[in-house]
Amino acid sequence: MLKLDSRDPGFQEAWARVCARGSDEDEAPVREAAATIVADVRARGDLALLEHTRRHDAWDPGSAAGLALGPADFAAAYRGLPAAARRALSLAARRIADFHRRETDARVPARRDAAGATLSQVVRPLERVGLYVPGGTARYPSSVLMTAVPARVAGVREIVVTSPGVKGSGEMDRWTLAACHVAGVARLFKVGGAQAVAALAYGTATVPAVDKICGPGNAYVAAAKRLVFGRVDIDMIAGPSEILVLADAAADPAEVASDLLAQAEHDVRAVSVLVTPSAALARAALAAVERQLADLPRREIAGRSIEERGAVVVTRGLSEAVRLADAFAPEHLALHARGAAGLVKRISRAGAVFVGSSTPEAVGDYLAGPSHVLPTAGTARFASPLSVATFRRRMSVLDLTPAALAALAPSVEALARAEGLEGHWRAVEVRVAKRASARARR
Ligand code: HSO
Ligand code: ZN
Repeated sequence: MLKLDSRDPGFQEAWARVCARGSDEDEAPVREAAATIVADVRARGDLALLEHTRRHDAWDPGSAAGLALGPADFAAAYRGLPAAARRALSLAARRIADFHRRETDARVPARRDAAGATLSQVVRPLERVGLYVPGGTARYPSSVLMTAVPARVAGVREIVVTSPGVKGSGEMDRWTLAACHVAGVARLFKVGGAQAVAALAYGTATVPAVDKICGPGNAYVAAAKRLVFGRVDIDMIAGPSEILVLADAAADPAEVASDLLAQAEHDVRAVSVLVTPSAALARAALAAVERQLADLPRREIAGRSIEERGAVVVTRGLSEAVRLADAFAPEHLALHARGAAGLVKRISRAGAVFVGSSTPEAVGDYLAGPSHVLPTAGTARFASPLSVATFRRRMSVLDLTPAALAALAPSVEALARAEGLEGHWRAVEVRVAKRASARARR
C-alpha cells in the first residue's frame, strides 16, 4: 500500500500516478486479442461463439441452443430461492425502479416561435439492449437489477443479458437467473468476454443484434466495447471498481477500513484510497484493514488489491483532502467526516457520493436505489451513472407553417448557395413558388 503525505517533496508526482490508476499499463495485447475474437464472431456467428466458449470457458454447449435461457428458466430459479432471498431481490428491484422513475427527461418542449416554426424534441426508448453481466471470481445478480431495471423503466422493448457460464460446467448461478425474472429480462445467453460483446453488436443466428451494450466487464469486454462502438452504442468503458474514502479525525477506523476492503475484495485490480488530514486516523485505519483482512473470505484478492493498488494520503487539512478527492474523480466517494452532507457542494467529480457513516457503499451496491454502474478510472470528469437516460434517445421534431417557410426561405437560399448546394435551395423554392402561385390564384 502506498503511503503519501501531501507535505512530501515528491507528492505531486506520486499522487498523479495514483490518479492514473494503472492507465500506463500496456493494453495492446488485450486489444489485439479482443479484435481477433470480435472479427471471428462477426464472420462465423454461432460457430465462433461455441468455439470460444469451449476454449475460454471450458465447457461445451453442444449447440447454440445450449447457450440460451429464457423466462421459464428465470421463473424456475426464482421459485427455487428461499423466501428471504426472493424478498431481497424484489425489494432491491422496487427501490431501484422507484429511484429511476423519478428521473425526468431532459428535452425541449414544443413551442411555436415567432416565424411560425413549431420545434421540439420527443423522447423514445431504445428498442433492444444487451446487458453484460460479469462472471469470473464473483457472481453479480445485483448487476442484472442495476442495469435491467433502469432499462425497463426507460421502456426498452427487449432486454437481453449475456453472462459467462461457470468455468468448466457452463452452469448459471440461480441468483442471476432469478434477478432476470424480477427485472423482466427476455433472454440470457451464457456467453462472456469479447465474444459476447461481438455477438450483441453484430447478431448471430441465436443472439439478436442490439442497439446498445451496457454493463461492466473485464478488460476484454471493455476492449470489445470500444471496437463495436459506432455499430452500436455503449454505455461507458468500465475499469476496475474503486473507492475513495475521505475521513477526518472523528471517523471510525473500523468503518473506514470496512469500506476500503469491500471495494478491494471485488478484484485484485480494484483501487481503494483513503484521504485524511489525520495521521492518527490513517494509522488506525491501516491497522484495522490488517485486522479485518485476517478473516475475510476473499482476503487473497482484497489483500493483493490493497497491497498493490491501495493508497493512503495524509493532507494538510480537510480542504486539501476534498480537493484531492475531487481531482481523483472516484467511482465511489465515501464521506466519513463531520458535516459530511455539507461537503457534497464542494464535490463535483464522483460517480456516487456516500454521505456519512450510516451510508456504506455496500448498500448502494445492492438496493439503495441509484444504479451501481458508475463511471470509473477518473471518467466521472465527463460521464454519469447508468440511468434511464442511458436507454433513451431524443428525436427532434420540426413543423413549419407555409408562412414560416416563406419567411425563412431567403436566408436558406443564401446559405445553400454559399455551400454550393443548389438542390437544397430548389427543395425550398419549389414549395415557396407553389404556395405563392396558389395565393395569386385565390
Ligand atoms: N461495487 C461494485 C458493484 C457491486 N458490488 C456489485 C457488489 N456487487 C461496482 O460498483
Ligand atoms: Zn461492490
